[in-house]
Amino acid sequence: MFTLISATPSPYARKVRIALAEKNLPFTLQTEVPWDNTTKTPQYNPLEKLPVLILEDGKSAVYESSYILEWLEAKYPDTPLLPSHTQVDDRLFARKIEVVADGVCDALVLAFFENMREPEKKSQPWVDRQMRKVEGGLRALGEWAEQKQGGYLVGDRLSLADIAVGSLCGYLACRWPSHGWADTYPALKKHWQMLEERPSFQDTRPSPQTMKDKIV
Ligand SMILES: N[C@@H](CCC(=O)N[C@@H](CS)C(=O)NCC(=O)O)C(=O)O
Repeated sequence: MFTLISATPSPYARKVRIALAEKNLPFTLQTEVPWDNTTKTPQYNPLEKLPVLILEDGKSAVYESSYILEWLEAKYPDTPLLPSHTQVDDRLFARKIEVVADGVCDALVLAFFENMREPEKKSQPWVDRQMRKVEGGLRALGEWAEQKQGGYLVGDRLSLADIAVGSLCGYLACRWPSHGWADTYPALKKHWQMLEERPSFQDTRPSPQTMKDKIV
C-alpha cells in the first residue's frame, strides 16, 4: 500500500489525496508539518517538500504534486482524470488550468511567509508582486469557470483541472478567509461548491497547522 506524506492545509497534497480517492487507490495518510525539523520529507525528496508518495517497498518515492498526478495517471489509467490522448487539446488545456491553479498557490505561499516577517523586515513590494499573480490567476480561472457555467472545467467529467482549482479554493478559504475571491468570481465559487459535494473533497477539507520552527 502507498503512504502519502501530507499536511492538513496543503493544496498540493490535497490534489493527490483527491486523485487517489477518485481512483480508489488505498493509502496510509502520514500527516506532517513540512516546515518543522521533524518532517520526514528530506528522507524521500531532495527538495524537502510534501506531498511525497512512498511506494509499496517503503523506500521509493514520487514527489512534486503535478508529477505524482502524472505518475498516477500513467500507472493507474482507470478512472482517468485527464481527457484521453486522442483529445490532445482538452488534455493540454486541463494541464494549463492546473498550472495556473498551482501558480496561484505558489504565490499565496510566498506572500503568506512574507507576511509572517516582523513588520520592519517585511517587503511590501514582494507581497504586492505575489498578490498580482494571485489576482491574475484567479481572474483567468474565474473566466474559465464562467465559460463552463457550472459544469466541469474540461470535457464532461472530473479532471485534474477541477481538482487543482478546488484545492486552491479550499486553501484560500482556509488560510486567506478575508480574501474576497468568492464575491469577485462567483462562477469560481459555484464550481468549488459543486466539487465540495464529492466525498473525495469532503474527506480532505483543509485545516490550518501551527509551525513550531522559525521559518522566516
Ligand atoms: N510545487 C510543489 C510545491 C509543494 C510545496 O510547496 N509543499 C510545501 C507544503 S504546502 C512544503 O512542503 N514546504 C516545505 C518547504 O518548502 O520547506 C508541489 O506541487 O508539490
